[in-house]
Amino acid sequence: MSQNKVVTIGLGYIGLPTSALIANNGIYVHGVDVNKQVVDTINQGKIHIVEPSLDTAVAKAVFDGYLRADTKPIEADVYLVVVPTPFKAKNEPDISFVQAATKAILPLLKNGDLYIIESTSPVGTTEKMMQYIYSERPELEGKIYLAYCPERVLPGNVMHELVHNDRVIGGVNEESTQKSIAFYSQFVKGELHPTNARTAEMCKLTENASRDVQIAFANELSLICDKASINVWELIELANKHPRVNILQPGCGVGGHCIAVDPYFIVSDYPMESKIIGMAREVNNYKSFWCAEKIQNAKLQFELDNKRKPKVALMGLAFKPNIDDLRESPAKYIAQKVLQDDNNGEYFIVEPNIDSHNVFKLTSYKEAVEKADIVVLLVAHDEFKYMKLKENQIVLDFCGVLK
Ligand code: SAJ
Repeated sequence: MSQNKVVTIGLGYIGLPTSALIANNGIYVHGVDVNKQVVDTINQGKIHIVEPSLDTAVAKAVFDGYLRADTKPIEADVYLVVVPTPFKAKNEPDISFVQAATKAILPLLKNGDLYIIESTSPVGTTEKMMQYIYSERPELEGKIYLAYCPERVLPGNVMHELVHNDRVIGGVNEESTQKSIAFYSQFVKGELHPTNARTAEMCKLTENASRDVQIAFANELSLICDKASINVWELIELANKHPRVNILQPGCGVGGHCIAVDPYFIVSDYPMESKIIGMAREVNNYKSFWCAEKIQNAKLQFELDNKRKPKVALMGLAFKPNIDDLRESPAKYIAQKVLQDDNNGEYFIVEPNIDSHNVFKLTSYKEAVEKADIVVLLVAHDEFKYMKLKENQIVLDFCGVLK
């Protein structure tokens, strides 16, 4: 099956790489974003986000004439909705961007078109959008194809994973599933697994909730081990020698815009049933609070012992190792809390993957480690593994750098 024209709505972390990939497979892509600056940047063959190999993919797609960005959609054969689904107060998912995208393409839809949602969405969203489309355009009922197909790429490896990861594709009916599989098979080399829309929606949420629950288990162990005077890193390494045990690593909490967010999409719709999933979110959030308390206690103890305030190095702000992304970062939350609780203290804030920050004054990791009395390891960046600590320095290693 060959599609003449694709409209992608949303040119962010997933929408732009997906658009470039489709375009570089010889399919014309009209990418839509509400942000005019983003649109202008892309039309110059440039990019507005950090992701390896994305720059060359976008430049090629634009200069070959297969990708063009715009603030408005045009008539096409396939519509891909790749907009964010944030959450509102009380951790309820907000699907208003998906609704707005659907409204924008509503007048353009015609017989035989394919409409696919990729945005992380609560169960039932694809069916809800189908009902909305059919209520506004009843003549299209049964004449268009609708499906849900989540992405599962890891930031930092998006261009590779978009092609090689398996994907789950769920249509609102069998024809929609098959039509979508035919579409993705033009540019995905991973296996394409057919299902229905509700299962595909739940599958995305399940993947991230599963990782959240597993990390919560590791974080809970770290709290127990701290009280029991056991090295949690050694414990996990030993437990993982069992052929059927594979415990993840504790850290200072769970961040990013996926794992720390998606489980709430399940909890908010099924609060009575999702006990472990909800509790995992609580454990992982509590871990960040606990780390901040540990830092405060170490400072107070130092002051009692030395009759002066300590200099504290807070090492890392990103939400995971070796990236520059600070969104929903537990390390950033801890740094903010520690500084708020005692803004008279002397702090060195370190984040080797960014040059400057609008709130924090950054210090190089070498200078921070050289001058600090207390070194707090919040993120396991590679640089930190080679730092030279002094003998009398107090070290709080929340992420296993020194394990
Ligand atoms: N973390 C730990 N301990 C671990 C592993 C991770 O504390 O053993 C923490 C990290 O430090 C970070 C958070 O978890 O704060 C999330 O990091 P991550 O590397 O687990 O995941 P993300 O958010 O970068 O990407 C996830 C991926 N999902 C899964 O692995 C199930 C990715 O495949 C998804 O596409 C992405 O979410 C998404 O967009 O949903």
